[in-house]
Amino acid sequence: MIVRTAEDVTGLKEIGRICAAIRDELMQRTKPGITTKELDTIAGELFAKAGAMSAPKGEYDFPGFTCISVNEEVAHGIPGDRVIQEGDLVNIDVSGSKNGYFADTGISFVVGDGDEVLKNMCKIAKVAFEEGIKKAVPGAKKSRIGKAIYQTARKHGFTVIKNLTGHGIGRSIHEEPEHIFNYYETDGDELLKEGMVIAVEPFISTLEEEVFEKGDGWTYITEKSFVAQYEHTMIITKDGPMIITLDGEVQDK
Ligand code: M1C
Ligand code: CO
Ligand code: CO
Repeated sequence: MIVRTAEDVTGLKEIGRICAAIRDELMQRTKPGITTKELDTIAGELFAKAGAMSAPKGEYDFPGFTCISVNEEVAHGIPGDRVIQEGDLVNIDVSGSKNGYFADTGISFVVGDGDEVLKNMCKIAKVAFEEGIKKAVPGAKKSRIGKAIYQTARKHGFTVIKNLTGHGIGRSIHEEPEHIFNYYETDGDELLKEGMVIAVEPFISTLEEEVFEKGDGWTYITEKSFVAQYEHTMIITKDGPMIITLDGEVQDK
């Protein structure tokens, strides 16, 4: 969507804050011994308490309130009886809607003591995101975001998943502009506009550059790589992107 009114900004910020709070709560509760289903149940309760709706469930009939992906799972992991272990690489992706506005945010992290390469990869996903969104200014080509993300990944010895992308968002979970790539891709390139709402989500990989669907209709996996995602929803402004899915404290500053 393109933000046009103060109500648009307020509506987006409200659902942004809700999704951010659920993401942070789930991340904190991710400890060895808990199942992904238990984490997802907490998310369901928090969505209800906030008067908001899970986007995966509401828009796609996904079997969960959130997507929780562990180790070989990269994205759209279905919450279930998988028990979190020390050292697991976990991705929590929270997206939802309230009053017709949508937000989407995700983070990958290593549980407790774990592999240094994986921990570093999670950090680089955030750095790549930050480098990417520096290019998200009105009038810039959409492809500049992916170019910066890819360059950052390569500089640190990683690559990206090329068949998973960011997207426009706002009045639905996935809308125009389609495909904000995580590498330099000029196919379908377009200019970013003031007020445009986008979700940028780099997927940084140790090796492979493509995911495939596991066979359950949802989960994307790799064969022999680990992948870290980092995602926020933002409004493009003349002064740079305004991220609406940071935690409450940071956002209020
Ligand atoms: C690129 C894998 C996909 N929040 C999810 C997303 C998509 N990630 O937009 O970040 C969508 C969840 C809907 C099932
Ligand atoms: Co997204
Ligand atoms: Co997401």
